[in-house]
Amino acid sequence: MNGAGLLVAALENEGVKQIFGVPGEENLDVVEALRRSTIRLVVTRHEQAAAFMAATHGRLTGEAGVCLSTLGPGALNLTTGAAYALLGAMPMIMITGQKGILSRKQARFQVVDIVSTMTPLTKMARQIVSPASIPSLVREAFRLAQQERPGPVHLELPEDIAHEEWEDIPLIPPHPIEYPVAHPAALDRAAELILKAERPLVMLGAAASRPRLSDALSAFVGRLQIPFFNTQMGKGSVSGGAGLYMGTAALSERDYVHDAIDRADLIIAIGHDTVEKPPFLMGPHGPTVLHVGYLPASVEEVFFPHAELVGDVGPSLRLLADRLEGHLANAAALPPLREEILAHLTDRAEESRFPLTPQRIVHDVREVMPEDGIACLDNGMYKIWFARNYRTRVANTLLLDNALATMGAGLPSAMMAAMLHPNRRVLAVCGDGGFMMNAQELETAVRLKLNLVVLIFEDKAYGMIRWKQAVDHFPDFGMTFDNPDFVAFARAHNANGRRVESADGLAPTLEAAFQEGGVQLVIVAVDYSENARVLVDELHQHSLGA
Ligand SMILES: Cc1ncc(C[n+]2csc(CCOP(=O)(O)OP(=O)(O)O)c2C)c(N)n1
Ligand SMILES: [Mg+2]
Repeated sequence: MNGAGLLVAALENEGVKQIFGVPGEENLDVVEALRRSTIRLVVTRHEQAAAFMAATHGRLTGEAGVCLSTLGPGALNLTTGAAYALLGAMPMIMITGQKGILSRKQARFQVVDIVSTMTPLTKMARQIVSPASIPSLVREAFRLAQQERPGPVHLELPEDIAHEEWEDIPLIPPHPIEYPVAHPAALDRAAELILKAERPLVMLGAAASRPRLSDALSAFVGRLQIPFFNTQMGKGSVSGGAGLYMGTAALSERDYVHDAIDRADLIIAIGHDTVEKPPFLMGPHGPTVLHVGYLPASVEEVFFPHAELVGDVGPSLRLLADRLEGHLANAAALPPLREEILAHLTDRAEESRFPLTPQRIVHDVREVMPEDGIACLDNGMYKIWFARNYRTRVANTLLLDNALATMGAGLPSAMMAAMLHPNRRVLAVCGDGGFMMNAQELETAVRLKLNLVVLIFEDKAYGMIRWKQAVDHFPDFGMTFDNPDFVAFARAHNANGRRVESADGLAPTLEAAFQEGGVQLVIVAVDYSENARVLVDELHQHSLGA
């Protein structure tokens, strides 16, 4: 077997079912080994999309997704995806080609030091220098990528090593790992803090959305009945806690949810990852913060917990709940604020203005999406509206990126969700700017016969930056553009496209698109004057009054 064969056998050994990417000539031995394997090669139209898809596979399953590229230019196209997985804590393996390392028949043509490029963007970046090291390196790559805190790993396979024949080497079987549970002393201390608190509040952060955690987290919230709010990436990590949900901290301060946060005397921050835009700002005064996480909290200017419960989060929370259940006198202190906070979020949700308000769009999307439907957001102004206003009741049903917050990931992440969950409704939500950053993948989605609706917010602008420009009192400059005819664009890709023509037209158009199946674009014009009216003026008034 050659090096490429060994690599592919090692990937099969890890349970890999598909690899996303764009091969180059340096990968041809790997491509040939894939052809003979059980692994499906899914060719994308840009490596960045392949990396976003692989990362989303890791995010949704806990098992590393795999992407492949050639050397130099192809490998460089993976870098944004690497950063997306690194900041977002998504397990991913990137395999890139390279010219031969034993002799250099093409001098330095296309040669870039990709291992060095990837080093700050990954948990590990290695060049494979001999087929002999492949089984152990691949096992180590998956171990590292999948273990807390998860992230990307890069392996570079030079073409001569890929081609080199080697004796069969035994593969290393993966085994399950249970993490250590929090120390009893830490559990006692945490329990004491919570019992003492007069107004406790749970915060669910990004790591709360790890796929393996949702049952334990829902049980914890259900047993203790402490109200909770979440960060953007912690959204939807609890099922069935609807009556205790106090809101989503999409902004760092002054939002309605901060009425509860500012009154809390203890915040039990479960799985908070400071890659996220801060959900609240810690200062010299303010609540005690208890960090519950797989790993200790990093210390930041705006986040420096006073106590920690570190260990496997699910079992640790069960032990914590054992110490607290039935003894919590003050769990119900903050929920009376809930109705008022949530009422603000339904404001204007049914208004019939056209172009539509963001609130109305979020409302209508929710109507059309079943509880287990998955909405995958790109990055733009609408993300704040979805984070604040879209209610989730099933774990990992609103995928947004509040870590790298890159444009262009909405469509590829939705494609991955649609591949993993062919029987659920999947919606990509994109701005007209972000959609065009990976619009070429419409062809991939159609070729893969995915059922997927892409909702495009059309304002003919980089709306979010235009909004910030206005908020900071700069003149309106440099943020607008024209769009292609998106309906024709969809049809040119053998997808379908529909434009929403009236305020009442969005929900039925989305419904029709889902009913028809296949890849569907739905284009809706948005009225972003609400950005300043609500997110600046109204919240400013609110903070003065509060
Ligand atoms: C790759 C990348 N480039 C630039 C930015 C900065 N940025 C954040 S939001 C935004 C505008 C997004 O425009 P659009 O997708 O049309 O969404 P809108 O805000 O208009 O709804 C920009 C340029 C980014 N986050 N990612
Ligand atoms: Mg836009």
